[in-house]
Amino acid sequence: MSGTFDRWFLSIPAAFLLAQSAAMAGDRMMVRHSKQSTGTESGLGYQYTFKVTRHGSGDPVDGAEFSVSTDMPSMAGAHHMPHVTGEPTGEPGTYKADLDFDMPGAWNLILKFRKPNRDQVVISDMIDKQPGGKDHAGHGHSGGSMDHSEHDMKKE
Ligand SMILES: [Cu+2]
Repeated sequence: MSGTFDRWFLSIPAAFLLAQSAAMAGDRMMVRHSKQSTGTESGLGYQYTFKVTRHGSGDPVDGAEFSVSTDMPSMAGAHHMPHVTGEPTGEPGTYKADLDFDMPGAWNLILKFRKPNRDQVVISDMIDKQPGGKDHAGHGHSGGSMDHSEHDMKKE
């Protein structure tokens, strides 16, 4: 097993990581995220959990409305997965969204907030094909969620 996969495997369950938004000072939102495999046939389906807080106060942001779209930074414009909507989970400032990627690798998740204020948060994440998915590459690890150290800042 490669060291890279070992590192991912050992990090389960992934900690929530921070992504910073770049909206107006004071209104900036931060999004921590984790994900779990949803066992889709593709092996690339994940349910994300997003915890949205105010950058300054750390207060959870309830009543947020946002869409989640996707892009592969290495293949800009090559993928056209439909965007999904963040759904409140009932926990403070916590939302979930299901995505079924059409290719493993490095992806960006673009969270576009309409409420409580306009903002955009871009999360970089590594998508791995789960064992049992069709045509899976025979990876020996079986993590449903993984750690990653990247986060990114972008402004619409
Ligand atoms: Cu691609």
